[in-house]
Amino acid sequence: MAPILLNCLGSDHNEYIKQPVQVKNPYLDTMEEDILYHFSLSTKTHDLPQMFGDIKFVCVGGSSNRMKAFAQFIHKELKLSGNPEELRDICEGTDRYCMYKVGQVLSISHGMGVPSISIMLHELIKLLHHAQCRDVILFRLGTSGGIGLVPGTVVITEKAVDYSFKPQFEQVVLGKVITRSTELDEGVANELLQCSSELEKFPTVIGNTLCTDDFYEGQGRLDGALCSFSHEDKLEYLRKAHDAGVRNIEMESTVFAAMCRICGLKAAVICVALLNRFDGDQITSPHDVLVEFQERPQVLVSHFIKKRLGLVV
Ligand code: R2B
Ligand code: URA
Repeated sequence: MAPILLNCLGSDHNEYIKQPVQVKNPYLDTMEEDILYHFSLSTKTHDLPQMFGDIKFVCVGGSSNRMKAFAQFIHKELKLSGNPEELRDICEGTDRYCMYKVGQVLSISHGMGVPSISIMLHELIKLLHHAQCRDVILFRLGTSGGIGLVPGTVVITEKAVDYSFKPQFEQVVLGKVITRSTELDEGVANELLQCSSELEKFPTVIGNTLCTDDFYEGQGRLDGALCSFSHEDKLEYLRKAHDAGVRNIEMESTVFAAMCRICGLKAAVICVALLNRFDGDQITSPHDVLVEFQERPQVLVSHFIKKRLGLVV
């Protein structure tokens, strides 16, 4: 038997799959203290293993209100003790992100766009590493624009792709471009699709997700303050995206997928499509419809978590 396999096997079968969170930075070991500035947490002033060591599921999403609502929702779903209305924001010392811990679930906001989620992910991955968490799955629960989908359809991302529909994320480091792969966990995606068919509550598909650096021109919208292309150009780009398997557009999936992958974290992206971009650019659905749409990824991930915890069969 190969030595690597022997190293993985323990007396407990679960030992076999226990995956630590890996940071890929040798300098971290040399630091006496690590200040997670945007979370208002530090390795010196907080006992991170005691506070977070049991975390198994991390759910992230753009809006702080939505991630608070998710924390309260999952609290009820998991039938935990205490009042969900009284959950404390662990990051209350900063207004950059919010963070709620509900049993083994962490719910965090990440703001809009790659730079905002990227800062959050650096500190989250270090947090999980310092806390010695194992076997953690990360989910991004979000909104998106659908391509050829009925509004309200939930898209589970197969591959997060860039503007040229390639599954990669380009990061400028010291003036040079580093390209990182954006593959997500196929098993988790399929398990989520299975959860959706069990729930029978809303349409769900697996497809590629286009990640852009802008909501307006960057997503081919004709309704921004600037527009440098025609209606026909827009439709041609959306058609090309559709031909490349893209089913929705949002603004964080590539860096999310790339960073999780490098650090040995299983990850999935689940976004509801608020509109069909072939039909228009403005989000015209009434507020109550949009609120219900945004609950769909939460309902799906909650079912997944409950199944994993053995709370539903
Ligand atoms: C989806 O929705 C936001 C823009 O409205 C952005 O954060 C995203 O990815
Ligand atoms: N979020 C996006 O990034 N694009 C949309 O069209 C809708 C939500």
